[in-house]
Amino acid sequence: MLTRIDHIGIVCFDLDKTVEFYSATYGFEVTHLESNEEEGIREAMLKINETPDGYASYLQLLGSTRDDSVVGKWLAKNGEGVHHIAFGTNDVSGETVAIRSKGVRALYDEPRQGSMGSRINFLHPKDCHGVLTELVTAATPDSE
Ligand code: MC0
Repeated sequence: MLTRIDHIGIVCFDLDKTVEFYSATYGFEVTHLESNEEEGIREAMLKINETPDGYASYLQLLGSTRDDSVVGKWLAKNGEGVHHIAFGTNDVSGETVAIRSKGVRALYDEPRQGSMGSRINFLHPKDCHGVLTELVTAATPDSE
């Protein structure tokens, strides 16, 4: 079962300036910073609210650390803005199998490491009406 919006991924040219915008304009606070070399990203997680399933929803601001990363290529082609939406589940593997059986392509055979120790998979945007969709099992309830 998918139980929350885990995060909305927003790519940006300048991570620090974008964090400053979201903090100064809306008052959201950064609760986690991380670099992911495999993905070629730096990211800041800003917690929006805790969710009834015991976890939380975030904005995920993503900057690129190299031009050939997914985010780097996206920025070059589309500029900054909303990149993906992520749904939270207790069972990313089971959800991936169930959704795949409905004819939606999952990008990875097995879940990979995501932010804050989560396990993740992605669904192809062409199978999801133009929305790159991520499935997330968080490491611990409301982890920061
Ligand atoms: C590509 N397309 C998208 C899209 N990315 N549509 C909506 N939203 C997106 N984000 C569309 C393009 O417009 C294009 O459509 C078609 O898909 C193929 O795109 P492409 O530019 O040729 O790119 P590909 O095929 O090389 O890669 C697309 C793909 C890739 C979805 C497979 O972005 C990918 O592997 N994404 C998963 C990993 C990821 O997003 N990592 C960054 C966040 P047309 O009509 O022009 O053919 S990592 C993260 O967020 C983690 C760490 C976390 O949350 O914990």
